[in-house]
Amino acid sequence: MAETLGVAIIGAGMMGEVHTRAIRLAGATVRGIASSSESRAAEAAERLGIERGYASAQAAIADPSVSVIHVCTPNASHFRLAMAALDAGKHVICEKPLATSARDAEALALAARKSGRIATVPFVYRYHPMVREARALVQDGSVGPLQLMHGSYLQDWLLGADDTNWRIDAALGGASRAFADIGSHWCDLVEWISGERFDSVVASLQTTVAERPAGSVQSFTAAVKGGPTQMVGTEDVAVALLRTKSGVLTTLSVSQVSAGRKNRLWFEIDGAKASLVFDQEDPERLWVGGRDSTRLLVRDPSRGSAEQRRLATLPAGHAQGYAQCFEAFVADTYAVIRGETRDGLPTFDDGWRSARIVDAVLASSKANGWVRIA
Ligand code: SOE
Repeated sequence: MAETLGVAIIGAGMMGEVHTRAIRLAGATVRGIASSSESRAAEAAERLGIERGYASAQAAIADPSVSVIHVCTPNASHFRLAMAALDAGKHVICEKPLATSARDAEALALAARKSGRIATVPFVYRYHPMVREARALVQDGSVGPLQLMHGSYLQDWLLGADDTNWRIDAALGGASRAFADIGSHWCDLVEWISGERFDSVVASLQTTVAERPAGSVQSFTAAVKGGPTQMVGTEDVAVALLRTKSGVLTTLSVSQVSAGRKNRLWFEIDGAKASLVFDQEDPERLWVGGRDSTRLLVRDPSRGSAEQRRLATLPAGHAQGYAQCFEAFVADTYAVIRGETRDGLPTFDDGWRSARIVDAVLASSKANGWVRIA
C-alpha cells in the first residue's frame, strides 16, 4: 500500500477548514497546523482534531514528516510562505491569488518549475462536473467558432457598510480585491473552458462603500457594529471588456456588493453552433442553447464526457457542489504528486497567468484605456 502523504496547513481561517476536510478525504494525514500565533494554532488544532499546532509557519515548513504545505493565509504572505516551502523541497498548494503582484507570482511559478515539485492553486470551479462537460463540448466542436463570451461573478457578503474583512486592506489582500479574489476565478474558468487567451483589457474598478469597520474579520461572517473604521482602498465592483488573442470579445462584471447574489459565478459562451451557460449556484446543470431547440444537460455519472463522469462522484440528483470541487482538486494534486496524470490541474503557472490579468486590469482602470495582458 502507498505511504500516506504528510501534510501541514498554514492558516486557520475559513479556507484552512475547507482544506482540512479535503485533505482528509484524499487520504493524507494532517500532521499539524500553523496560524498567526502559537496559541491560535493550538486552538485550531484542538477545534479541527489535528495532532499538532506549530509554533510558527517556519516550524510547519521545517517538519520532516510533511511533504505538502497548504498555504491558506491572507494574500500578502502567499509569496513568502510558498517560496519558503518550495525552498524546503515541499510540494505546495497555495491559495489564490498566488501573489499580490505579477512579478512575485512569476518568481513562484519559475521556482516551482525549477524545484520539480507539484505546486497548485485552487481554481476549484474547474472541478464542477458540468464545467468539464462544457469544456468537452467546446473541444469536440459542438459549440463551433466562438462569437462572444460574457458573464459575471457576484456576491453580497460585503454589501453593508458594517461588513468588513482583512481583504479590504490592500496591505493584506493586495491592490485589487474583488477582481483578484473572484474575477480571477471567472477568467481562469472561461479561458480554460474556451481554450482562448485574453490578450487585452479595458477595465474600470470602483469602491462603492468608502468606509468600513477596521479589523481583520473572517470572510462571510456577520457585520461588525460600532468601533473604529478605516477608509477602503480596494474595489467593491469591477467591469472588464476583454479581447482574446483570436479576437473574441468578452465582458465580465464582478461585485461583492450585489444583494441576493451569494456566490454567483455565471458565464455564457456563444459559438456558431451552440451557446453554453453555467451558473455556480445551480451547478448540476448546463444549458446548451441551439437555434432550433435548447437542451438542459444534468450531471450524471453514467453520461456525458469522461471527465464529467470521473468527477461525478454522487448519483444524479444527489447534489454536488463547491465542497466536492475542492475535494477533487486536492485529490488530483496528490495524485499528480504520486506520479499519476490528471487533466486540468491548476498550477502555479495558472496563478501567474491570473496575476498578469489582475495587473492589467489595475493598470487599465488607472489609465482609463486598453492595456495588453503581458
Ligand atoms: C470570498 O470572496 C471567496 O471565499 C473567495 O476567496 C473564494 O475564492 C471563492 O471561491 C468564494 O468566495
